[in-house]
Amino acid sequence: MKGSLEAPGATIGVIERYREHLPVTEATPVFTLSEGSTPLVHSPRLSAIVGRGCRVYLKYEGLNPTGSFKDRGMTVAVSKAAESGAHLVICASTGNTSAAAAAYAARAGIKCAVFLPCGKIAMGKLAQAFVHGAVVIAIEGNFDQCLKLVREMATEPGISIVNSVNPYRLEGQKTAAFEVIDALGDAPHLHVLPVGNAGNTTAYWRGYLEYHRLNRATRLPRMLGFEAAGAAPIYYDRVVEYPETAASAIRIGNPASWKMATAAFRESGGAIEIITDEEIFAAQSWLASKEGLFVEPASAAPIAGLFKCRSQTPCAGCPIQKIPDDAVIVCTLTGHGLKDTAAVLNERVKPLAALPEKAAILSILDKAK
Ligand code: AN7
Repeated sequence: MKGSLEAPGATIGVIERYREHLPVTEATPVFTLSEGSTPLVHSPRLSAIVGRGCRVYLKYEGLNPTGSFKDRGMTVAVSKAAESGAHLVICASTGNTSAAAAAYAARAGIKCAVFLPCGKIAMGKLAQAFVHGAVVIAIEGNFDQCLKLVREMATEPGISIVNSVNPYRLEGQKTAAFEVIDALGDAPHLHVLPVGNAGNTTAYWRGYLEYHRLNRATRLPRMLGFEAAGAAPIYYDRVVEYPETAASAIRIGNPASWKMATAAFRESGGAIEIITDEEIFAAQSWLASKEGLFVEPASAAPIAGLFKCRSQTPCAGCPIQKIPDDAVIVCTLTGHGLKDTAAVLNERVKPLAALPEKAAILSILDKAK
């Protein structure tokens, strides 16, 4: 079966947009949902908070078809799986990878099975896996155990792993760095993002390096990553056996791309830092209420990170201290807030009950902050 891009007028996805930079050939069937080409939103308030004339932009990856950056890698991974004749794609996931795998597998007409840590997936993501027709398997264990299992399964013929241990995933995801450079005309001075499996860090760095080599950018950004404090193997340089964070997307104790991401932080003159759940939720709420962007908790980590780095005495080697005045900073907002509404709807958040009477409403509005 052919992919959908043959139709004139359809918005092109990342494979067609960046075909020459990707491991696809004429023989690769392209399965796309018109992913990528996400907005780079300027944030005046974050720019003011960082100060020194810096401009902060937000790469709003929540606007991809399944609501996260995972679609960029998944279009390539599933297209290549189809090319190789796979009859089943599988992945372990904290939620977003499984949503993307399920959607692209549906598109390609390939069976999909997802392995999820039992009870630790945001409901929106679980709904996506089901609605796209994946076989959903809840494992009594955390993400790292799910990934180990998936790796064992891949020795079976006809099965393709679409986790980021599949090199095609990172190839697709590097297109986000291309888009940033294409939009800004150059690379930013600093790129900030959340870190779970560290695949996205690795992919952005690769994308920046490739475009730099092709003279599409005059500089390379410093890469600054944030892990959740309770799930911070790279920061502490040791496997975390029982990772804990309410930012379920990055509840990972043994990242698949650990070594490559460490190299990216080091080579770029960047750093890996940690952020508490409290700081993550404060940043999520701030971004939604001050800038109008609703992201899932994990995606607020870079924003929390910018706040933290501005408010505390700078730690030794903080990349934010090293960027010039008037620098350009890009933060990746990895996933949409609608994925995980439970994260924001608690007992303190409820509508004000009112009778359908104008006077009653005016009085309520008067009292509301
Ligand atoms: C919203 O879906 O690992 O450091 O299985 O969903 O590239 O892993 C998700 C990761 C950040 C971390 N933000 O990115 C999965 C999964 C969101 C995410 C990350 C994830 P990586």
